[in-house]
Amino acid sequence: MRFDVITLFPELFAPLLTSGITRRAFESGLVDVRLTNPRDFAQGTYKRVDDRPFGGGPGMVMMAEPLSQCLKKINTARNDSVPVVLFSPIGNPLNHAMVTRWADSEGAILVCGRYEGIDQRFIDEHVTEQISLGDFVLSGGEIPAMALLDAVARLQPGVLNTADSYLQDSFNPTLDGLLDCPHYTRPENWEGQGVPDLLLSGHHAHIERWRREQRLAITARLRPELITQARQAGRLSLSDEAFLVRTDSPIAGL
Ligand code: 9D3
Repeated sequence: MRFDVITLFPELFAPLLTSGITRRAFESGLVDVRLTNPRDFAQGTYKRVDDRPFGGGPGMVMMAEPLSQCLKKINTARNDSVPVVLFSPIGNPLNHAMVTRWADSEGAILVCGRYEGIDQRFIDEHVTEQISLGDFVLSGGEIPAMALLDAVARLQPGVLNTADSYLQDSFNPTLDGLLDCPHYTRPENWEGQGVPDLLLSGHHAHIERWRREQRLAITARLRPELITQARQAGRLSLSDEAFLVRTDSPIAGL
């Protein structure tokens, strides 16, 4: 798949594309990321890409023309037609269902806004979908675009070292949509804190049951609506339900 990113700050993407477990997905071209800077398509001595808002008010607005020149260049380079996604505070909050759809797609053109926003006429003419990272204010769409690319890359076959560990992710609706259980590693005693005995017992079935119960208890306490959703989707077993009615269950680490 190929993602074309339109951004005034292409250098921000270098660490994403060259670090960590997802690096191979990007470097092999399995997730082919191409960066295009609207500045390269701006006119005049000052290569302006932003201007003051009609009607007045604070801040600057990204001009439509350099962005549409980027699209024109990208669309002649790609021989397919893909959605144009704008990262914007008014977009739909990114979630796992959206990530799995993009992970299965031919890619997209990702537009990263800066300043107060983008000329609405560009959005009306070209943008097919708007995505937000959540209800807090960032300086631009680059970090949300990188969040989507990272989430998509780690779902590609062969990217995670444990072949199917993504199947265990919380929010994976094909599994059970429960939060994760606590994790421990060496040393066995760290600053006077031990590790739950069961994890050292070697009883695999007991360990799996303990982890399931931790997940149920943590989810019930922190995200009770996810328990309701799991129940309505038939993802809770009779023994899960029996565990949930026991109110005295301890939760490791909480
Ligand atoms: C009250 C006016 N502000 C809206 C919250 C103006 C504004 C501030 C910051 C408009 C854009 C931005 C830059 N942010 C993004 O481009 C952005 C974003 C975000 O700020 N939060 C969560 N997700 C996203 S996706 C793109």
